[in-house]
Amino acid sequence: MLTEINFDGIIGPSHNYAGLSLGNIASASNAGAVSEPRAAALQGIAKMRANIALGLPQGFFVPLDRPNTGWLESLGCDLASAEPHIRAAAYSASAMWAANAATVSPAPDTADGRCHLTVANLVTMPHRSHEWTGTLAQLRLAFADERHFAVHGPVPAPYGDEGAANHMRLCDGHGSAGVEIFVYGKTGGPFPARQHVEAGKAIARRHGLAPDATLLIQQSETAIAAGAFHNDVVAVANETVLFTHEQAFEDRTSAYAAIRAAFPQVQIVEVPASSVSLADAIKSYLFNAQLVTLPEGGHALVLPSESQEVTAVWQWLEAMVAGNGPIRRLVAVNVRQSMANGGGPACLRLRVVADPATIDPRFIATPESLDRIERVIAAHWPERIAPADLADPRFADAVRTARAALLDALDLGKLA
Ligand code: SUG
Repeated sequence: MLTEINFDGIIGPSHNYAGLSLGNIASASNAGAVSEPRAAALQGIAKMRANIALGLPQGFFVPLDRPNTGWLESLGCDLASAEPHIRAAAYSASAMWAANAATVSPAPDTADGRCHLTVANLVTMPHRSHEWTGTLAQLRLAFADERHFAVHGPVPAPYGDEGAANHMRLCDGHGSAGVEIFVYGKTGGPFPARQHVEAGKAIARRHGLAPDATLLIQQSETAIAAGAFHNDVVAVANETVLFTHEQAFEDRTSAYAAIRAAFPQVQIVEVPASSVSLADAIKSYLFNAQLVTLPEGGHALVLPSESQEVTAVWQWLEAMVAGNGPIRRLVAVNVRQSMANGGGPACLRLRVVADPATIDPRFIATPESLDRIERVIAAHWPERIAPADLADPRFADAVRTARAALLDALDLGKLA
């Protein structure tokens, strides 16, 4: 049976704060801070367990091989000679944000009836531009069954593609055909617009989407300039519900009209700027939530605990769930280590609609496999990383050993 499975990126042993993402306010404000990779990864596991406790199927992806010495070599340097910002880019654990791994079109939406995945090229940010090779290898392993899946390479540069973070799907149920929305940016004022309109068009063609069930909508320049470097920082959709900030789209009236024309059943839950400013939305990350359908029915928002700390936001959310709307429950999770780099609960997961039996079982989370992962993290993940640690050659060995222990525990040595 087709069901939605959230695949979370396990937070890698080199998780650090290097301030690499222009336009991502949290990344810039925590540049140079000391990170806690062990705590970070354990927070991620606890979030997966919380979702399993809600009755939701869960999968995971493993961290990529870091530092990426092949990438450094292609730049004509090595770990010792690289400038600090290049060294940090080679070490980045940014593949944890699985919402940027790929764009996924479930089987009911596609011409050949298979689930299509296009790995994101992430060309805008240097530290993310070298993720796709490792991610593609993993997608090809997890979704190897070609009767059910088609895994595509990246859209070519210069058309920036950041994957599911800029993609929303509306449908009556995950197993029925849906409307896919590709949100692109043109400009972000002082900040880059990372998603190019041509990337969305190319993915829709490759995935064989029906033109009348495909929308291209421009993200608002004001939102990007305020720090919404991905659409999922200001909007999220699940089944018939679109939960969005009033200023998410450049032309809100035509965006809603196009969505309603393509999918008349849509329930748009809009948060007005007069109640929650863009600045508060970005600080609290209330939209970077997993909007999920609970097995007992109704929608829940799995959101970062930071949302509770911004009074205007929490008040609005409490009033929303007390009302008669489709979102009835709030579940706060602690992913503070990831949040400090601009990654909330929704960033950490990639949604795939599929029959779990068609996926490589090594990527499916169970309480037992999470126990195993937790033990490896507790034994091998560094407790702290300060910026200077990245210059120590012994540190590279510690990071590689930690990942190798995880691959070994999960029987995924093939990805080494
Ligand atoms: O691309 N942060 C990531 C956060 C990605 C969040 N994903 C979604 N919104 N779906 C980014 O900006 C920070 C890395 C650093 O500064 O070291 C970083 O890459």
